[in-house]
Amino acid sequence: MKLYFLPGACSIGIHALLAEIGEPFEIEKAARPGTHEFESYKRVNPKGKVPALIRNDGSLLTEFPVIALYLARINPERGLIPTDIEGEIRVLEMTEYLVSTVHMQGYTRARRPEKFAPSESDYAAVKAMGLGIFQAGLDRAERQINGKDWLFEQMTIADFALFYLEHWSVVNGIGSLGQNCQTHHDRLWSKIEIRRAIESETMPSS
Ligand SMILES: N[C@@H](CCC(=O)N[C@@H](CS)C(=O)NCC(=O)O)C(=O)O
Repeated sequence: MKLYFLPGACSIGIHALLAEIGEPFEIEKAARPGTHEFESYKRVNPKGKVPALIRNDGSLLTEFPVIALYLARINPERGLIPTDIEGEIRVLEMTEYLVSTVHMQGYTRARRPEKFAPSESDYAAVKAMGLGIFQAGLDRAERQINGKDWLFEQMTIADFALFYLEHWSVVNGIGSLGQNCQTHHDRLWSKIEIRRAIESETMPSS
């Protein structure tokens, strides 16, 4: 199994999940658009995005929520996705919201307004709109944790989607974490396997 990542990108959520699961995996740095290497990365993942997972049978899997669900399903002993239908759909509902809305509609607007508006004069308004969506997501997660250790009764894949958003907030100073989210972030960040995995992304060998 091999994870394609970009340092510090949303792929850190899948990287952390793989580290938590603890089965052997490889990582390889993907390439950004506009670089010479991007064309060869697109031969691996035609979408040109991360995370991308090459499974043991050589097939490609993309899209954060789907990769996370796959990893949870092939490691059922870790209990990262509930086995009852109500539990499962609620975890998927949260994971989907965090990735599709809070990240893609919120954080991306706040960081990359040019993707949403052709005119520079609109960037400030787009950023503000993105920040509002991002912060609303963090606030929703804050209320849902409500003194628990995790978003749900036990650790699930949704916690790894929240983790990368919290990490972006901490590292890039975008939005602000309430006490529940800060503690949730630190609970995952304090796991040595997870911290090592994320830190390895910026080491020269990766
Ligand atoms: N829908 C995809 C989105 C992934 C995505 O947008 N990844 C970003 C990194 S956070 C990326 O690959 N950006 C590279 C680029 O667009 O240049 C998913 O859920 O995995």
